[in-house]
Amino acid sequence: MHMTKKTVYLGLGANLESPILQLRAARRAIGEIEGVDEMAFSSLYRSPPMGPQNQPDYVNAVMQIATCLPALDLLSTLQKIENAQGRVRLERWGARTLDIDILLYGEEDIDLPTLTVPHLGMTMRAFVLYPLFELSPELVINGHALVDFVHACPLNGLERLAREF
Ligand code: A4P
Ligand code: MG
Repeated sequence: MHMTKKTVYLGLGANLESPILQLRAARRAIGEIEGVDEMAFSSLYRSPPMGPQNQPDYVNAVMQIATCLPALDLLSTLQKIENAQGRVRLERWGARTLDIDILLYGEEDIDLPTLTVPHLGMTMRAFVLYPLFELSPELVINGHALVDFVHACPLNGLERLAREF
């Protein structure tokens, strides 16, 4: 049977319980999903919290995968990984052991109650744009070049960490 593989970009973020270890474990778990192949993984970036300030700094990264999974199947599998790594949902934009967002799913626009792609807000978040640009500087999002979003987005305290993966 013919299976079309999509190129998908995932945004990973953590700010509790050893964030770097959380991202490393998430990378391994995502790579082990049936029907998912890792293509690339960005540097790690540290940034102050967006949203409530009474929480630790975040560590973020972007992972590029190729997958034959439908978007909603991928989402529910990623949520199981979040939950397995101790994610508790208390307040919006609150601290978390692991957050995995589907940033881009091929070239598709998805507008479902549980899934919006391209991910809302990604074009204004330094902690998404800079690691994404590191992997695929030629990308176009919502009809605009990624490089233009990057140039328009202040770093807001984002810093790239020395290679630790
Ligand atoms: N959902 C809709 N679209 C998507 C998508 N493209 N990918 C739905 C993943 N999920 C998507 O998400 C709530 C619901 O969004 C899901 O059930 C899914 O059906 P959630 O992860 O449970 O809640 P959340 O993450 O607290 O809310 P939200 O609005 O997604 O927050 P964000 O945008 O993820 O922001 N500061 C720094 N420096 N770095 C960060 O990574 N992250 C956040 C969370 C806040 N501040 C941050 C960072
Ligand atoms: Mg989220």
